[in-house]
Amino acid sequence: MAGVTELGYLGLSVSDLDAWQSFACGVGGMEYVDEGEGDRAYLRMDKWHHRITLHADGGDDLAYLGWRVAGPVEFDEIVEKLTVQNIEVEIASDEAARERRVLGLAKLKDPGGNPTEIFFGPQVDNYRPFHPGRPMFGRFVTGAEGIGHCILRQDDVAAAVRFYQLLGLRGSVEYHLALPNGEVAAPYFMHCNDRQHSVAFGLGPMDKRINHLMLEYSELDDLGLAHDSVREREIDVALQLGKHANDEALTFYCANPSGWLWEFGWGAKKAGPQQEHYLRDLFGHGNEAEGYGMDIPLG
Ligand code: MBD
Ligand code: FE
Repeated sequence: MAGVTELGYLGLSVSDLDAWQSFACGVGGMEYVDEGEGDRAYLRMDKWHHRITLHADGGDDLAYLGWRVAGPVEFDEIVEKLTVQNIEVEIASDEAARERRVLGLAKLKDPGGNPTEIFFGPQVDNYRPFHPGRPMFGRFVTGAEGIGHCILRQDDVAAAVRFYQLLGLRGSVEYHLALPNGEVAAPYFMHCNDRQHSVAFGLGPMDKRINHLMLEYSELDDLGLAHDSVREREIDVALQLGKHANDEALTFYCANPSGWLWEFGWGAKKAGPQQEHYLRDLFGHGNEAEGYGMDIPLG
């Protein structure tokens, strides 16, 4: 049965495009594309037309997530599967699909209320080499693994699990984290390709729809450049450099110009065939700047 193949793109609602250009390109290494539309700009990470659309409407939160399916047959199948489950799915107009630079588009909401899109046929500008916004030693790990992963707000974790299973993702709780108040946090991680997780949730209440977006570099030295640049600019770091237990990625988390987190990473292992769970990370990930929803004891 058809399932999604990757977390393909994100739309972000932002208030300060200039600050976002400086952060995403100057710190992160993304390519900034302004097509003169006035209310938006694009971030490129590979040969796709874009992986992120920045909508300058002041929301400073996730606007939508785009999950890719292989083609038109799989698109019809998944829309049918969702509809049978009484999930409201709107097939977008050709114009709306063109706006996203895809061939086919459907819009719905996940159980947390996060605007969700299913698409196929992204515009890939393979005539135009990716041109990083700052020198890069390597590239972003995308391809079949998609853009990266994110942690989303879900008030009903069981409902979220059922929804993402319907989309074709698999996973489970992967940590039991003892909180200072005596409770145990049990975050849930799900995957749909080799990326160890494409979406996660269940870390407690959140102010915004999204806690973080994780992006992965192919070269360790690019993570080092991003880290130097974040420290140089005195950007808030919520979790210091450390290595996760589940995907074994070396990562750190810093604030983006909309006040939520980007997790820059390197060296993630691929999703395995069987689930495991952990009590803590391998090393590091010490808590630093508070108030970003990552004040959890991972290290
Ligand atoms: C992750 O990417 C993450 O964000 C957390 C909180 C735990 C394990 C892997
Ligand atoms: Fe993460």
